[in-house]
Amino acid sequence: MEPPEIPGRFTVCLGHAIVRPQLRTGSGQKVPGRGVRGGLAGRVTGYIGGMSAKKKSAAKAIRRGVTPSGEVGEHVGSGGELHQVAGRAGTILTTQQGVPVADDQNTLRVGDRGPAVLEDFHFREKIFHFDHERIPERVVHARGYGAHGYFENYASLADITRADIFQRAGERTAAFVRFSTVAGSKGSSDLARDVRGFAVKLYTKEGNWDIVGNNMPVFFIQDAIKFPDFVHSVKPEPDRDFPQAQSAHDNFWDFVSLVPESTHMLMWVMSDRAIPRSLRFMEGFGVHSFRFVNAAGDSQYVKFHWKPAQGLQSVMWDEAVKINGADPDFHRRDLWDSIQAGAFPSWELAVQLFDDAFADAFDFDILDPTKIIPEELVPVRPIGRLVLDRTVDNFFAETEQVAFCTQNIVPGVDFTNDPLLQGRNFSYLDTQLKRLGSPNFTHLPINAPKCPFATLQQDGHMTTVNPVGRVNYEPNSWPADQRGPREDPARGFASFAVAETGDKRRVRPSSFADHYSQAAQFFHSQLPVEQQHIIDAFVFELSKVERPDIRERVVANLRNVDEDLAETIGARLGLAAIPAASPPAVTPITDLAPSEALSILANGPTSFAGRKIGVLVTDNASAAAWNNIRRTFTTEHANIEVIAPTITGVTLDNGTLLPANQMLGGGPSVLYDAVVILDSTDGATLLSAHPAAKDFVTDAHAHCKVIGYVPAAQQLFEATGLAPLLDAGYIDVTGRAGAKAMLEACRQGRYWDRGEKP
Ligand code: HDE
Repeated sequence: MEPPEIPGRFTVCLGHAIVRPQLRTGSGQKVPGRGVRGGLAGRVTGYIGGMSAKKKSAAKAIRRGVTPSGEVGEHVGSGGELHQVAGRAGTILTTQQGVPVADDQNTLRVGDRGPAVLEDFHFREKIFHFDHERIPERVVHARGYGAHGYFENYASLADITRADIFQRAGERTAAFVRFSTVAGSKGSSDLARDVRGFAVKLYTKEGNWDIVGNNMPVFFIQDAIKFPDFVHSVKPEPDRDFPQAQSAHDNFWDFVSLVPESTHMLMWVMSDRAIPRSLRFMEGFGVHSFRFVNAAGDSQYVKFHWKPAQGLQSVMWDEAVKINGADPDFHRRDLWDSIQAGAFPSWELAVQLFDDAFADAFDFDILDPTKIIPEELVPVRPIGRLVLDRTVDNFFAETEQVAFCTQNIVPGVDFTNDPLLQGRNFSYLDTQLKRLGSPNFTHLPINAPKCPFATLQQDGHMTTVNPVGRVNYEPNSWPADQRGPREDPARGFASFAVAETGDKRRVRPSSFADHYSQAAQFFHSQLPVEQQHIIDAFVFELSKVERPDIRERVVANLRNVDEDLAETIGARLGLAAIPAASPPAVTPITDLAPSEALSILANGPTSFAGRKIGVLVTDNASAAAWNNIRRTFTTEHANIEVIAPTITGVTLDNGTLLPANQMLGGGPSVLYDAVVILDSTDGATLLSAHPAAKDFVTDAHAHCKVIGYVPAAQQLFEATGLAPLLDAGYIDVTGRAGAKAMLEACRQGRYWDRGEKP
């Protein structure tokens, strides 16, 4: 395509002429001493004179918008502004109507310094569209990050469900996943202590199926009617609009202390599950009991689990706080980077299947979303895997506009009467209308099914389909090729026939009344270090609560979970006396068997693949040691980042340049799973006087990380007071054996034996 003519008069300055516009007032008076920053474009004419013939011809070509080679050209306008021009091969900027744009740097004005004119359709369209770029953020789960992938079915489940996606072994179904935090706004930090949303859209051949789950298998409340109250309590307080993305404030703890059904979920949220190391290292849960229904109409209950192939891993609270400062996008960056690098995260979809007989015999109500079914009681059966292998092309079009709805289910899957699920089925469709502005949000590519579909719904804001023909209703008597779609009793969705009886009234079932037993089971299933973190989290959060009576009420509730837990928290809060236990609605069961599946550390990664090691280097560091570390950790499929005094990098002792990924101070050790101090003797002097280097190593020590080092690092250890504290988590990586030993230690995760205080 020919480049558009560039109309109008403009001048060219090939980079060496400084044109200082003479500014004038509106009435044409010269403005003494004001430069370009005065904001008025000057009356300036060109500067081409004085150039060589060659430069002049180049300038002419560029004036046409084309470099001599026909590529994108550039010129500077009379106000000194840069114009980049499409040229013969480049894409031409147009308006939304497709009209080529000649000048995107200047509005249309009467006279160079005159008023703007209303007929400037390009300016008006551009600003109009910009003014409307934002749509309402999600009222909860506003901050999220999505990726594409596929679900691969392991074997036919035809005997259990007629869901098409599960009929054929090895079949792949396109998927989109959006992970999120719940409480924070769209711009909040990734490492907030919070539940993570784990919403999966499966584009099956019989319609879209959304499993809109979380990374925790229970929830705060039992009835959807309490959701607005719960969310109001955790969001910033309405008069002051803070704190952002935090539950550590009076309103949240006031609400949950008065709603003891939240206790089980509180244990999860105070655990390290609420501060995952990465979205790749967390489980997902459908939370509610659902139904599978097979072709014969037989049904079983099902609970959905997503088990990460990467294993489970979390950070420590002090790390989370520091990561939020160092890299508020830590989780989204990690997902983006790993998919871009071809290290595709995957999860197994696993199901717990059970029938009415189990449901009747179980200690708790399977409709109660504050309860789990321990994996020891009903085994978790893997039925397929989800692989995320493609980042989005555009965050807004896909991640922001994706609309999950719990009511999006497919034949072969059905709801239960879980009162939270029933309420959610109303809420999600409703919220999409507010957020996306039209009932036609289903037309958006990210939301549209990938299977054939045909409805008789029509019109509305932003209709993007253009239906032909005159039939928009049924039944009708038009000929077969015009009559449109019809229902299909055999293939269509049919609800599982459940007989329902009872009086219509507002009542909470008494089978939901046990609020403490499973909270205790969760606490007792944790390893000591995990229990310690739960205690620390309660103490931290409650220390931010201003009203003593709220703190005391929480401790009173916790006495029903575990006396030692309540006493320790009470003592660390400085309570004069431990309050009496709050009266439970029913006597808690105290002998529920601990479940190993509930511990993060018992289910950690078995390799260091996909995790990150940070190597702090200085000039003259050992090239041999560096190469050992690089080789060893690359073979493990770990990510290696180099942190150096300057971002350019360092020159190693063999003269090679090692480029840096981070400048010292820009890459604190909280961003890494393990670190290495690889300095030279000169470098040791520099590091031991450098505050960021000292923080790097003292934080790594405090966070129980494996620390590789070379002998020169001793100086830094001495400068930080760590020298007498070196333990088995410190590994000399001077030789190849050292690098291997370090990898072995890294595979075990953190060096917990160190204890958490330096
Ligand atoms: Fe949600 N929830 N929720 N929720 N939820 C929303 O829908 C709601 C609940 C979950 O990445 C909203 O599109 C009610 C449990 C995820 O786009 C809204 C109740 C679980 C996401 C809504 C719950 C979830 C949402 C806000 C109590 C785990 C993010 C924006 C009855 C099983 C989806 C939106 C995404 C989002 C309502 C409780 C998971 C307002 C009324 C329990 C992962 O419709």
